[in-house]
Amino acid sequence: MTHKIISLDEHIIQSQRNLPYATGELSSLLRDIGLAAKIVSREVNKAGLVDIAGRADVENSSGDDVQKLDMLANDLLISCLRNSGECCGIASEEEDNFKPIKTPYKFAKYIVLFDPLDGSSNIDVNVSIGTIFAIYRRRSFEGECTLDDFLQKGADQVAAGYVLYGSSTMLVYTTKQGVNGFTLDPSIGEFCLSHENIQIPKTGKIYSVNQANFNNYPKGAQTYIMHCMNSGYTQRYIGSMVADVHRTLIKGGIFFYPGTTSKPNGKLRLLYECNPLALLIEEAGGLASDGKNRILDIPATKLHQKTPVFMGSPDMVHKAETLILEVDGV
Ligand code: AHM
Ligand code: MG
Repeated sequence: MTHKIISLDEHIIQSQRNLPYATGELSSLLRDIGLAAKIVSREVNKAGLVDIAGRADVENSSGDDVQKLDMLANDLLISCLRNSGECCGIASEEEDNFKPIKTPYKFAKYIVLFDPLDGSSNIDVNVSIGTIFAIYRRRSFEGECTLDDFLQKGADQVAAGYVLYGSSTMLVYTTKQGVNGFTLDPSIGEFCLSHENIQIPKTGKIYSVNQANFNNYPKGAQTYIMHCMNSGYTQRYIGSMVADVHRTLIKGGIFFYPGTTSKPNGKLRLLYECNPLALLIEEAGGLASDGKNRILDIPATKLHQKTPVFMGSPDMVHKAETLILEVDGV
């Protein structure tokens, strides 16, 4: 028996038909991100062959400038989005100047935020890494987009997703009509629907945290880690948020990165990392919290804002919140 193969592009177009008044602009933007993901995937897969995974300021053996893989991914995504015609502004975790990039299409409806290649410590060692993206409708009505268009709360995202460059390359996205996952078939160069309507298990047995920071976590997070250890759970931590969250989405469990003594808001970025992944987790039936509040309701005040995060199976996140409230108070 043969199954009908549904490509990412086909799926995006089909989903668009379910949205009243859809004009096709969001679909086109998502397809452009899918294209950029294929190019980044190709570059990630050959990173060990050509020496592009090294330092950004060295030359390779042929004397060409060597571009670091995360910068290459950043440039590729910016160029695909700039040319797409569907977005007026872009913000990237890799751009340090705290200013969004404006595209020539200043009347376009959408803005995109992304982390081009997350899991920087894993890039050079052939361990899974990922791209994370969030799409919002701009809220200014005229002229060029402004910083304010980017500082929306996560609940206002119209679409979000990630690409995981792992043992295979997967793209998982939501337009708030459920979560679907696509695996790249390299032989035909297409993302094919492989994980339809992903639902996160209500509970799980895996907790994912950098336990080496234990002594620097607040008492509430420490208490939750003790609870996980005493419950016979397994600990898994890749150190690539996309890979850790992907496993959590599929198998159930909890991923968390609490604040630490020296970094009370933790390490992970609200706009590029936590909000898009929180939307996917919630759309799949999970929860995402900073320990006390819903991630998607946190007001955004700056582009590179950080937040503690606890996301995953609803029962586990709920338990973490309960213990944090008991131990740390409000
Ligand atoms: P990056 O944006 O520099 O790649 O950092 C984000 C990554 C996440 O993917 C991962 O969850 C976390 O940093 C790991 O941090 P740590 O090594 O402190 O556990
Ligand atoms: Mg990152």
